[in-house]
Amino acid sequence: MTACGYIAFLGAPNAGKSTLLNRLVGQKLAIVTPKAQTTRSRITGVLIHHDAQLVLLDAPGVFDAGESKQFERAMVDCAWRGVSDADHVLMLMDASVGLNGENRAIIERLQQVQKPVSLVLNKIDAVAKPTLLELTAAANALYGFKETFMISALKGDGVERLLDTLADSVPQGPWLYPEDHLTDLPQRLIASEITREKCFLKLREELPYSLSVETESWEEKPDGSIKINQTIFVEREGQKGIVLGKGGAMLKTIGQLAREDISRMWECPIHLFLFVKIRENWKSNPDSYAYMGLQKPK
Ligand SMILES: Nc1nc2c(ncn2[C@@H]2O[C@H](COP(=O)(O)OP(=O)(O)OP(=O)(O)O)[C@@H](O)[C@H]2O)c(=O)[nH]1
Ligand SMILES: [Mg+2]
Repeated sequence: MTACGYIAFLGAPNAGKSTLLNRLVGQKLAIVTPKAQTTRSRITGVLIHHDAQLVLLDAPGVFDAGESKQFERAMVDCAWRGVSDADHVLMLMDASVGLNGENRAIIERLQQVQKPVSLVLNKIDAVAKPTLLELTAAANALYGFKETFMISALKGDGVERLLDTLADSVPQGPWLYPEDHLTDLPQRLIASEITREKCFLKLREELPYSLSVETESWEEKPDGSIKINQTIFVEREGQKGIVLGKGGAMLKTIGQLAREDISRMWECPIHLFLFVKIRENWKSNPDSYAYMGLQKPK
């Protein structure tokens, strides 16, 4: 008898949702950086555990996006849409952060959710055991979590037990995808996300938060290599200079790192060409983020 179901990840930015997705599917699908608001749209990962096919829905972090910020509100809406679509919700909490305002606000809104929600305390490698027990008690006093898990998505502790429980929690029924199916994401989006990750990692404090990357063309060559053109969009001239770096050195490094990762994923040589362009106020135009699968906020 097979089972199949959707598991949504919900949590504040930086809780480790994407790290957990990658850990569970056993491959890097979602980009991970130390910056908050790294994930901007739904990232689907499919895996099989025992007889169950689990469709994992990684999402942007939930934070107070404010009324005026359309794009940020679209990101937060995307996270709650995952909750509506799921059979079982995992609320990920960075255990080293604990019950701060952001996490309390998520729990508050969860009170209206009529489906199983489990608490996943992540980053236990960075927290003392007594703190974890206190946090478990305090969080469960605020909300009736189905179960509480303590894991390190980074190191893998506790992940096997989590998988066993998830596999048991989804309804019986046929698998939705073929056995080797990994994700619904278009390859163009995966490739542009990889480049965005390198921008986030290399630009660090100088990073323009509004930076985005799009794959403009994808050409498979007769010799088995792939030629990819991507554009890095920033909002202002000064940001263009930051991405380019001195004599174009920064862009070159970003391109090299992205090419290595893309090449490893597709297991073939990649010719990656990066361009930097200015696109003002793209965040206030829903058409410019529709390609990520994000919808205009209500
Ligand atoms: N020490 C430790 N760090 C972790 C763990 N899991 C994730 N991290 C780190 O936490 C940071 C954020 O991880 P992400 O997986 O990008 O977090 P996220 O919840 O997807 O963040 P957003 O996409 O911004 O919402 C990264 O630097 C990770 O390496 C963990 O178990 N232990
Ligand atoms: Mg993420």
